[in-house]
Amino acid sequence: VKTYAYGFPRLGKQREFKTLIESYWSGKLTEEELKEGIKNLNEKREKTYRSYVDAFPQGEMTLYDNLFDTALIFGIYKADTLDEYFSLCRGKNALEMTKWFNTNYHYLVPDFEGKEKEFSISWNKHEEIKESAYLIGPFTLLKLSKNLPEGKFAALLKSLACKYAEYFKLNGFKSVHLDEPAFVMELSDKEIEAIKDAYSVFEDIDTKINVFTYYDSVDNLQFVFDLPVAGVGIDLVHDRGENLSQLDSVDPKGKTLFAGVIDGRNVWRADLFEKAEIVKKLSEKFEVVVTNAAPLFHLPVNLKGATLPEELVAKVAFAEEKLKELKLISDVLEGDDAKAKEWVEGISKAFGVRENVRERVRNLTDEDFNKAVPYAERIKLQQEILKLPLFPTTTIGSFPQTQEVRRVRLLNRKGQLADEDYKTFIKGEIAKAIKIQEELGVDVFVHGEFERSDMVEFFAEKLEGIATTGNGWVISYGTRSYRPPIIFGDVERIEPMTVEEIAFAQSLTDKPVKGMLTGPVTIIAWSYCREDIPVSEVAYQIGLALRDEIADYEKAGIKIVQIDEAAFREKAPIKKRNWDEYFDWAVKSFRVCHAKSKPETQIHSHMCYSEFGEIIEYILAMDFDVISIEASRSKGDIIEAFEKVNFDRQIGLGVWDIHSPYVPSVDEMKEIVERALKVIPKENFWVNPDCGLKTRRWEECIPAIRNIVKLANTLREEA
Ligand code: THG
Ligand code: ZN
Repeated sequence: VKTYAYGFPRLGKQREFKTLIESYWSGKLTEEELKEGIKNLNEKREKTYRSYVDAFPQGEMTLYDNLFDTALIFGIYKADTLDEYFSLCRGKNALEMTKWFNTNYHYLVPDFEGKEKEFSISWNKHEEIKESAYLIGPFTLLKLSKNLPEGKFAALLKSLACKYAEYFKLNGFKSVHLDEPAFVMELSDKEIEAIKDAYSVFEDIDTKINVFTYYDSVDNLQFVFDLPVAGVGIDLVHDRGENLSQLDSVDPKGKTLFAGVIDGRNVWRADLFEKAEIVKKLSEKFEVVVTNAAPLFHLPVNLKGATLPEELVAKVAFAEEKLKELKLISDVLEGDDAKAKEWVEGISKAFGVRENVRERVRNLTDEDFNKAVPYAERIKLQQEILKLPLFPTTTIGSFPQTQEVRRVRLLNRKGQLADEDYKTFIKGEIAKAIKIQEELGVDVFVHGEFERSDMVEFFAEKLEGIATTGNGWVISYGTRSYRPPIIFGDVERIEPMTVEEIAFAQSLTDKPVKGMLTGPVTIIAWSYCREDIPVSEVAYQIGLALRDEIADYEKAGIKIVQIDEAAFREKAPIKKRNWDEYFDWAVKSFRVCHAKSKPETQIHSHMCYSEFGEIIEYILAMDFDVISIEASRSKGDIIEAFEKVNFDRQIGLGVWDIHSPYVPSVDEMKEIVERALKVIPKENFWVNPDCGLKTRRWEECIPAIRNIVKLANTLREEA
């Protein structure tokens, strides 16, 4: 069989992509030099493809985001210069950014508000490509856009598809790779009709179209095979078996099946013999090409130089190794299985087993998930101790990660600064942060998280059963990247992880300092998770580790604990019919963390968004005492969400959009509060920024927090 791959990471092993683009932004590279650098980087990528697979798409490279590029090609946005391009990606004129399906990648959201309704070919991105051009498909582009004119979806889709056809002809592509991951969403009959009608414009063009779906199964898979395309790519890994079972009855209509059998989202080596068997079976009915089941950019480039335990190395594959797996499957099918045997040797060997942890999870009972004292009584106990004013003020957790903080951490990591000296430095930063909060008059303090690199990686380093990679970078958005840890074994906390810093901060002030933890769902979502035991069990293991940490906080006199669940919504399955199953363990894993904490310990959570409407019941079920959310960009959506339910908890509204350096005035922030006060009683109201402040500068933080405190004082006077 033939092999095909797509979505190989653009970041580069040494994050060359980041260096190039950020150097251009800071004026250290000219436009020519940037383009030359990106071209070289892309050639390296394509060379990697070539060493393993028969074919791959061209033109996958983007300087920021491929959905945005597609919107530019078809005239939804116009950028005549490179600087105009980047000004739409970041800074003042930037498009909104949001999560790409249920991943930690973010795309720029095309906004049709006030746009011309006519599409046009405004940019020929693929001028130099003749063979197989990569594009995001018209349906996914429109489905992920916002503010489309009411009732015009089908008509817009068809006119957009016409422009795609024109674009194909203009460039004379032999074939195109169209990514249509939105086909895996729960589509209405009307949407499917619209897709069929739009794709009909591809009926009599010479370009062969291969359409790729991924991240889940396609309901009614036959409809994709009915489209006038040459090939259909499907995900046979994250499809709950739903794609495979449909293939029995699908009429191939002469189309090539791009069988996605190699996981593009998780790092585990595949059982190549099992995969080869699937492919063999499918080949009886379809013309099969073996491919990855999702784009490979969710994985680091390759395993070279990763700091993983030896046993783990024998179990994992990053992007380049996934290409190798595709090659090995094709070898197996051609009768050459020696290398494949060697490759899969380590995959099922048990490792990282901790019987005591298993035992603890097995013994969980109702009491471990349900707090003994109801919220209404807890809040009274807490208030007796905390004595907080009306409209308490706080910040979310992190303070600026300055150049200095990063530099000193790196020195310590490289062994050039002794642990003792590093600790002293961190304590100095904490002391400064406490002093600043004292001077500003904040009510509930944070220690600033100067000791933490990433909110997930930090805990991964402290916990047994989770490995960190050292150099396994993956893009989150633009040039921002993170290193997902690997949860490979049973997760256990051996000793306190954060208590020393929090207790030190508390020792410097009479104001309460929040203990700061990252919740189980977010740790799992931003890591690669083991698949040999149910994810719920992993979540409870982490929950128990965090429970122990909270117990240690209580012993150290900490009165408030915040458990962040930034990825709580993002991790939800794409299809809503699978939500109950997910939220069941997601909610319970949060409750495991705090069910056994004292009723007088106030439990906070934080989430980085405000679209609560569809998940508010699940959020309430987490049974925290206070939640802080983003509100400054949400134009009243929040009110709608809260009107629907009886939200009896305290809520901290984000009044400062920390994604922008702009410092809002007291009046601007007051408007946000006043809107929300229509539905939320003032007794339940906290005032805080939208999110953590690690990407901001102190020069912005100090005036903004000063305004937040002023706002709270004004609100108290008026109350
Ligand atoms: N950590 C992780 N995922 C995340 C966030 C996070 N996803 C959502 C949200 N926050 C936005 N994503 C990021 C990811 C990375 C960075 C900022 C926001 C970032 N990275 C540094 C960079 O690329 O320069 C690298 C880190 C470093 O060198 O210390 O700033 O917070 N996992
Ligand atoms: Zn946040």
